[in-house]
Formats: sequence, C-alpha cells, structure tokens
Amino acid sequence: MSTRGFTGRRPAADTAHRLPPGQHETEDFPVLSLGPAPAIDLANWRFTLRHGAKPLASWSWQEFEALPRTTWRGDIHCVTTWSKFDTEWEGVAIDDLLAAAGIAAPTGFVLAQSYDEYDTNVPFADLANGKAMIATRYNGAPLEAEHGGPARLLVPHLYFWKSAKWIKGLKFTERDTAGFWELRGYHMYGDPWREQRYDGDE
Ligand SMILES: Nc1nc2c(c(=O)[nH]1)N[C@H]1C(S)=C(S)[C@@H](COP(=O)(O)O)O[C@H]1N2
Ligand SMILES: [Mo]
Repeated sequence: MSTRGFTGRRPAADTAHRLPPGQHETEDFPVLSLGPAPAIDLANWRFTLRHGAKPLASWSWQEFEALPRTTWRGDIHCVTTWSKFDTEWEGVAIDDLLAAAGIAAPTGFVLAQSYDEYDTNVPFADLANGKAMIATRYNGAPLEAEHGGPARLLVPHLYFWKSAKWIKGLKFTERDTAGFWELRGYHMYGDPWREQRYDGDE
C-alpha cells in the first residue's frame, strides 16, 4: 500500500536528511533471517530477563500482553543498505519491562537472545529511556512470523540486525559480549549515522 498520495516518487530533498550514509530508501519490507521462522506456540512462549544465568523476571504471552503498551513510528536502517521510512510498531518499552519486574538494570550490557539461537549485543543505555521495545505489532497488525512474530526487539536507531526477531529474552552481561553477527565481523555497536557496518569501522 502506498502512502504517497498522487505525487509519485517522494522528492529527494524531502528524504535525503533521513537517509544515513550509504543507504537508499525501499518501499518493501525485505526479510533477512538465518533460517526459517521458528515455530512458536503462544501457549509456550515466554520472555525472560536474566542476569547472566540467573532469571530475574519472566512473562507468559498472556502476562506480556497485559503490560503497558508503547507505539513508535519512524525509520529503520538495514546494514545491507536499505532504509524504510515511517514504520509503525507497538509493543512494550524496555523501561516498562524493568519497571514491571521492579528492577534496575544490573549491568550496562545486554545480549538479546532469540528462539532461533540468534543473539545480538546492545548496551543497556540504548534500550532505556524510550529507545527500544519488544514489539508485537507492526503497522496495526500482529507482527508476522517472517519479521520476528510473535515478538522481536526493536532498536531502531541502530542497524536492524540489532533488532533480534523471535526474541525470548534479554540477558544482562558484565561486559559487552559479541552476538551472532558481531562474532562474524559486524560492528559491536552499529550506528547507521556513523556507518558502523563492520568491525574496524570507527
Ligand atoms: N532471531 C533473529 N533475529 C534477526 C535475524 C535472524 O536471522 N534471527 N536477522 C537479523 C538481520 S541480519 C536483520 S537485517 C533483521 C531483518 O529483519 P526483517 O527480516 O524483519 O527485515 O533482523 C535481524 N534479527
Ligand atoms: Mo542484516
């Protein structure tokens, strides 16, 4: 569906300032996954916060759905050079998760862990103060399995590989610990505006 109205292609001047270096706009929503979407039964789904191996708090799907909801609208940027404008997400802000658990972040680093064994690291500061959520809805509908449904991490200010699909939990770690792609040459932080694609990019 187009939101363009009758003007056709958006003038470059309108979008240029929204495109990080080396990116181009796409209207599609490409799917990038290591493998097929894992089969996740909502009756067995859980989301767990851990400090190392120790569980801090855990929610069933029903419990998770009862948490305060947040919406966010904005642009996402994939390291493969596509950016998508005005995406709309709904879910639970990481701030609200910690509040519901009655805890403060025990360390400054997080490893987001997924049902397909994917993981990715994010500093806690990049998840706090409204910067990230566990998203369960996209553009007004339940998040499709290929895009990470029933729930994915959304950290839109970092390259999209940081937004772990099929998320099962956040693990607080003592140190910044490389995840799947970071172990294979991707940047530890991944700021699109500083074009931090690969290990060694400043
Ligand atoms: N669990 C999991 N999360 C993942 C991935 C994956 O393979 N497994 N791929 C990552 C990569 S490399 C990208 S670019 C985005 C793609 O999200 P999309 O398929 O919704 O566009 O998801 C990220 N999150
Ligand atoms: Mo990616």
